[in-house]
Amino acid sequence: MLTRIDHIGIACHDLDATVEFYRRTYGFTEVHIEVNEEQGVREAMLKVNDAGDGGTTSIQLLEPIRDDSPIAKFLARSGEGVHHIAFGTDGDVQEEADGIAGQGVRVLYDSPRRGSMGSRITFLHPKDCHGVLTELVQAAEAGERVSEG
Ligand code: MC0
Repeated sequence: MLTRIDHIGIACHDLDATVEFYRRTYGFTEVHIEVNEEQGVREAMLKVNDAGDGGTTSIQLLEPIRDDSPIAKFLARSGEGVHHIAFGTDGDVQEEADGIAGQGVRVLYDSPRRGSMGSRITFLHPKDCHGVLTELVQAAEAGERVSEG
């Protein structure tokens, strides 16, 4: 089951300046920053709240580190703004994806890839989701979670 909004992904040009905006304006204090080479991004997760399923809900800020990053392409076309939403599951993300694929929605990865803080992630094609790029997330087990950056 999908049990939480895991995060909302926002594309930005300057990660540090955008993190500072979110800290100053909204008072978020728990910030984790990491680079995901495979996805071509430097990202910040700003925790908004704990979710009832043991996971968390965050704002994710995404800055491209390469011109061929999906985020670079998005910024060039649309400018800064909401890039995707991510639903979290307390179960197996591949099982969630298989169930959704069975309804005719394109799943972008054959098997889950590495997401923020050691999570397992996959994406659903925005054209099959009413224009919304949608991510599915299985958080890392507590002991495997990457520590705060
Ligand atoms: C593209 N489209 C979008 C969109 N990106 N629609 C809504 N939201 C978005 N973010 C639309 C375009 O406007 C276009 O529509 C059509 O989809 C094809 O776009 P394209 O860019 O020409 O095509 P692709 O295939 O090059 O790229 C789109 C696709 C790609 C979604 C498949 O961006 C992708 O594989 N994304 C998944 C990975 C990702 O986004 N990684 C970055 C976040 P028209 O009408 O013009 O045809 S990494 C992350 O988030 C990780 C680290 C984490 O959470 O832990």
